[in-house]
Amino acid sequence: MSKCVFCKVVRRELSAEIVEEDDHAVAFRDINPQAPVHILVIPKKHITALDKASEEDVLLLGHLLLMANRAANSQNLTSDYRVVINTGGGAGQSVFHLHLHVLGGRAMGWPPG
Ligand code: DGP
Repeated sequence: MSKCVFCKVVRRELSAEIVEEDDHAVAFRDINPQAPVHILVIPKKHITALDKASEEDVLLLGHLLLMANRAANSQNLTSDYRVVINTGGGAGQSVFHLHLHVLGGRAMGWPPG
């Protein structure tokens, strides 16, 4: 996906502050943080959104959750963090490459806005 900004992060065509990476996923700091810790976890495979993932992605989806936990741990958050996946423009998704927001370092309200 030549124009996708997160694919560009994967290909190192766009700089990002990467905190975790392996063969399948990358975690990097959000450019517009909404909390003291705000990391995005993305698959290297271009999937536009969670509602476009399929059974073939089941291992990858689990992998992303475990990387989210490792990324939180790397920021000294062993608990008290939130993982959010905005799915669709109506839910606040603005970049159409599946990503998990990992937010922490402040009190979290519920329900989210
Ligand atoms: P969402 O609204 O759920 O699609 O979240 C997209 C997030 O991506 C948003 O919090 C800002 C972040 N973002 C957008 N472009 C870039 C970028 O080029 N670099 C980084 N690090 N984050 C980005």
